[in-house]
Amino acid sequence: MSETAKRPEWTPDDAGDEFATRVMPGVVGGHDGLPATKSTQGETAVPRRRQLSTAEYIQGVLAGDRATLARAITLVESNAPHHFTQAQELLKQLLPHTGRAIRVGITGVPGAGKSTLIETLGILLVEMGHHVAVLAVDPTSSVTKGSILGDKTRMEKLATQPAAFIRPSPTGGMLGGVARKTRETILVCEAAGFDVILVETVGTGQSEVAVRSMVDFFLLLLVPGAGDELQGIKKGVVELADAVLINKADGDNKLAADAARMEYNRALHYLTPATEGWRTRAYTGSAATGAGIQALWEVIARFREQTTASGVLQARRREQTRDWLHTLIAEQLHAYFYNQPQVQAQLPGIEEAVMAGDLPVTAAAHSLLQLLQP
Ligand SMILES: Nc1nc2c(ncn2[C@@H]2O[C@H](COP(=O)(O)OP(=O)(O)OP(=O)(O)O)[C@@H](O)[C@H]2O)c(=O)[nH]1
Ligand SMILES: [Mg+2]
Repeated sequence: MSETAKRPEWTPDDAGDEFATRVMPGVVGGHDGLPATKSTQGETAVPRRRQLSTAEYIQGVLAGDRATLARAITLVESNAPHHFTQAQELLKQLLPHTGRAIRVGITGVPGAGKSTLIETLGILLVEMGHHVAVLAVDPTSSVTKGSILGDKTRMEKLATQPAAFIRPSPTGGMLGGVARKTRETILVCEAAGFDVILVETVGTGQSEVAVRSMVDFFLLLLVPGAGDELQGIKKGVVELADAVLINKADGDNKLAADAARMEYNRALHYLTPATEGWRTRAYTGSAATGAGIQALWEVIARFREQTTASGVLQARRREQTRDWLHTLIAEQLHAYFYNQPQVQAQLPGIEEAVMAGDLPVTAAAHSLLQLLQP
């Protein structure tokens, strides 16, 4: 970091202190404030500003070059229309190299220990020889607040592992957009050779559903004694889970955690399992001490083995892909409709008419949709 803060280029040369804006230098190495990893020597191999060709992106990603991987993800995440074609071409060419990872979603109320678990589990997996990519779906986060800041410290050790890659949630925008980007980022990470993908999401209700629809295995993290069991968390979320981990089962919490585990196992007995042929169970563990985390991984590995043998895993992925197609079509139709000049011109009047009770709503919607016909 040789440069210091400088003035933006639009500042007049003779300006005094009336222009307060300063451009801060970028951070070398890790992104979003995370520490640089050992393998960032590669960073210098790719000049920062030069645009990469699609072939260069593909070559770099397939070779597992982290700098290129990070840039490829940025390209895929971009909302800029001029990035769209190249990003989609890149994805298309990477597609044959995807699908080999186990995709694990992790949810739980804020503070349940998701990031701590990812750190502990991630280190364990790296030690076992796995390559671990950590992604996040957090529609509310911005660079300055929320879990990203916390994760800097919580995943400190994992972030320095050459075999791990941590990518914070794409910022800004609605859940749909964030989820789309994360799906595509999963594919890019798989093409880069990561064989375990961990996706953390905050327990906001909707984001769990979005993450469930992009992973193979979904883990719900709970803490003991946080109100009457089953009450703090919606039953609907429990029904999405392939395993429930009662975290923080350490110190004085051990007994409460065991009680919670038994209570959840009783409740789970009556719920329809999230995955056909798999029984969702509750376990206890401690992300802080590491107790039970190896056992948790064994559950995930067993899940993968069983669902692969039965074909349930492949069927789920096929369905997820088809559902994703329909979600994108619905989103794009929606945007297309509201962007039509005629729709924009007529909508206020029609809204007024339905609110005044002059026009039936069904007829109003029908006549607006007629505007799409050539
Ligand atoms: N005693 C104990 N504390 C834990 C354990 N796991 C996490 N914690 C602590 O709980 C707090 C929250 O942990 P995080 O890992 O940041 O939780 P999170 O679910 O990622 O939180 P958000 O990202 O804010 O939703 C931290 O202070 C951790 O040190 C555990 O197993 N035992
Ligand atoms: Mg977190």
